[in-house]
Amino acid sequence: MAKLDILEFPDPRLRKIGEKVEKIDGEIKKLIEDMAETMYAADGCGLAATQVDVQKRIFIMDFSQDQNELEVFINPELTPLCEEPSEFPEGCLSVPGFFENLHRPNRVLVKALGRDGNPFEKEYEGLLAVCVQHENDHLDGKLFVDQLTKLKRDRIRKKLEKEHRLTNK
Ligand code: GNR
Ligand code: NI
Repeated sequence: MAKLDILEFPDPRLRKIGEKVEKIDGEIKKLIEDMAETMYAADGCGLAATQVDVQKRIFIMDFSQDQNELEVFINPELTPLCEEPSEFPEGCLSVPGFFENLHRPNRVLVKALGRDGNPFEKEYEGLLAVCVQHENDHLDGKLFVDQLTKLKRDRIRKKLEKEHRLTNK
């Protein structure tokens, strides 16, 4: 396994659109292992392939205490089930140190392929529903900061750009 580098806003590679996975081969399985190691090392509860510079429609999540309930989503399709908005402070490993409240549907149905390639359907609610939507947005090149005011987004961008200069990222 290998820990991968996580791209950070405003890196333009975070804007690339993921391509559908045609075949779950050894390369995809290795990518999923590496993404899991990367997510756990960063203490995140989700990670999209886009964040590690791979343009494929794959994301993973793990909301367990012990980091032992990995969920894998390949070629996911989301259907919002409940238009009543829910509010959770949202963060992103690609926008480290910033948390903001967004409005998103509180319940969502996900259809995807699991790591074995078998299709499944599952409903998510609350913070998990937020996370699924957050990860799926990454596959379309979208970030949570896109939903903030330009003023807030520019402030975050400037702070991160300064940090990147200091750390040579
Ligand atoms: O680790 C993460 N936590 C989180 C908290 C609230 C809403 C969304 C998230 S996803 C984030 C990891 C990440 O950046 N995934 O893309
Ligand atoms: Ni994110």
